[in-house]
Amino acid sequence: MDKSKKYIVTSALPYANGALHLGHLAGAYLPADIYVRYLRGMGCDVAFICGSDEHGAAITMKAKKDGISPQEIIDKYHTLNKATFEKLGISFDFYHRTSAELHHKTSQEFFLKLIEKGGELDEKTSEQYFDEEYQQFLADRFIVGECPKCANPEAYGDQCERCGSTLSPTELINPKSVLSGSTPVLKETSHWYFRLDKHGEWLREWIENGTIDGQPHHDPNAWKNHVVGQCLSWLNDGEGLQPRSITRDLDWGIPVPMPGAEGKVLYVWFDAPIGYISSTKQWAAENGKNWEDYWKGGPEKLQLVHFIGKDNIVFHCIVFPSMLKAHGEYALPVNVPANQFLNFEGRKFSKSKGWGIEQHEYLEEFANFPNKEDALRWALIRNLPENRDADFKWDEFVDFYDKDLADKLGNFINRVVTLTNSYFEGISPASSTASIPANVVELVNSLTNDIEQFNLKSAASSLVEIATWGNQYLQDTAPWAIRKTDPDSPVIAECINTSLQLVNLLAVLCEPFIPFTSLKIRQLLNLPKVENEELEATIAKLKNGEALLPEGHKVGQPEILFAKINDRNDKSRLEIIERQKAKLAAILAAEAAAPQPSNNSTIQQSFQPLKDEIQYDEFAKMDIRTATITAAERIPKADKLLKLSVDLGFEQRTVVSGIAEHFTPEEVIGQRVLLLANLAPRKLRGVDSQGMILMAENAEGKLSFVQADEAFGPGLGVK
Ligand code: B3M
Ligand code: ZN
Repeated sequence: MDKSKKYIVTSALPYANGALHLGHLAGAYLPADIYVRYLRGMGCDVAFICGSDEHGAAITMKAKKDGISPQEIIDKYHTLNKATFEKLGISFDFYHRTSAELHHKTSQEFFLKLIEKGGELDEKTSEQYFDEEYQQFLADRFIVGECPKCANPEAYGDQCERCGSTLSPTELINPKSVLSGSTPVLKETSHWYFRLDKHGEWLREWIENGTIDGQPHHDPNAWKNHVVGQCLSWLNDGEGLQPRSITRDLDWGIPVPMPGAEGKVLYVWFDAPIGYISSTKQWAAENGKNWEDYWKGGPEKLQLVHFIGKDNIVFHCIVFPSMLKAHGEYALPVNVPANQFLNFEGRKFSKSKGWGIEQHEYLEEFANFPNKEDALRWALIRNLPENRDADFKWDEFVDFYDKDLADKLGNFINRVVTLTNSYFEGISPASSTASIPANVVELVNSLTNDIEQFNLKSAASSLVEIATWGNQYLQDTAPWAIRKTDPDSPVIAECINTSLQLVNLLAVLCEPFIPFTSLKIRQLLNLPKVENEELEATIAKLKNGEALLPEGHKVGQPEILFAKINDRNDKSRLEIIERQKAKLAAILAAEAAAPQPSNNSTIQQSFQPLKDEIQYDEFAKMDIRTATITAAERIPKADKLLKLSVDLGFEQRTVVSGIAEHFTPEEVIGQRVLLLANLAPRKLRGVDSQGMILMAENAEGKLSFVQADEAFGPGLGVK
């Protein structure tokens, strides 16, 4: 973080053809908001830019499906998405839309600049599918047919959603027009191609070394591994980067500003990222700023950061940077901290199956849930898909709320404000010895370092640790006990003064993560909301050992910040959660009752997110062996457990295994298995269990043994 620079932070422009779900929020919007709020707190000059992506065939298709015009679609979802972001505290400086005239003009100028440069855009004629009934060329998405790779009969002209292959329309077997249902014909048309193939060399240097022509641009190690990995796999692709067509025959979009190009528009992925620039222009015009300060200049002057989901990496790390470089006047991103995907209760979000919850639905269904905005923000922050896919679970939502927000943060603040009121009439007592201890300062340091490195999950843990420390400090000092024996002890004033400072510190530190709570804490302290630059000032005070709340300051009355969800006397909050879980249970029940499709490959398997990365030596510690079950019996009064005798070739083991609900003893005798043989023995129901049998588990919780080939006898190592 460098205050002398301008920051331009963008979040992916969502398509205005639908509402956004929690996965979108966790991927590109909430992390950006935390980062931007942090920068503002540190006194940086930052523009946080977003808007609706309102072009592209997906919008016209949705309009056709709903029987309304594209304009009606984009108006509806632009309004909904913008309002929902606002309600959730996503603090964009500007939320523009790509249908705006200023954006059309900016995109056309960009295109013309590339023409003028020469060598960046080529016009080429090719044959493309044409619907004779509709007298219209067909965008890739408007052609369906059989996938040549997996025989899915409903593959699109650009992609098969079943096997994930990237396709071109002419590869489809038996193609049909989505518009008329008829077989399209090939017809000549001309388009402009961006010469991405000319950009491979500098891109490689830029991504691998963080330099451009040998000059430092950014720290390549600050980029996430999975982002760099995806970029390099594109650059290393044997075919190299190819020219990409950037115009389409379509009647919805930005007209190509060339003579003879009637009926052609710019491809949506050409104009959408330019939306970051036009949105900045509009913001600047309305706020007395100079937009060029935020876009023109090198990394020594300005820092461009794109927050996106991993499906947009290639556009933001390869294609758009190449467009910017070709244009010549604009800055390139210094980081693209893309996130992986968030799943929902073990599956992908699916609108058609009703699996998941959209942001605006959440706000409606949690209307009576106190702190609903921060409750959601917090549950997502604690489980962000920063480096691997993550899974949202309602039970974890409850845990994060009850354990972190209610038990730790809220409890500490409530105790401090209550004690201040009962011991000192709400006034922070004078104390020459009160101070924030070094270990808390250390935690603040890790928190800020983590945010700067986009480790937001870890930053949030530091926040919780500070509250945990506060509770422990109160508990250990126990001013209520001291008061009984020595009511005038200076330790009481020291403890309350220090604790009040901590509460104020927490209010400031919370702001990027849970801004609604930050405001409430400040109200309890009788202070106005946290201002820009206040984080910076607070950290400076911490370093100088200055008080974070002056002696003699009068705080407000105590108030419960977070009433626990799991509360025996008040089930109202839990009921809201239970309703969500019941909806999912109903979907699962309906699925179980419905006949399964016969074609195996259409069954959607759901996957657990990957566990945290480990080092090879951690894996190598495990001694996994081939083995055979030679005897099995039930364990009395334990429905789930079987007691197994396992032959390891060189010795017999007894293993207690939780498989009794899946297999009878008879079924498993003779079964070849893999055994984790050096797991510390454990007593289960009075039986010493010496190892663990490895099993695979499917989405329904069914178990399957994992085994080596029959020719492989017992006792062999597995590596
Ligand atoms: N609208 C795609 C998406 O929402 C696209 C992002 C544009 S960012 C310039 O995934
Ligand atoms: Zn396929």
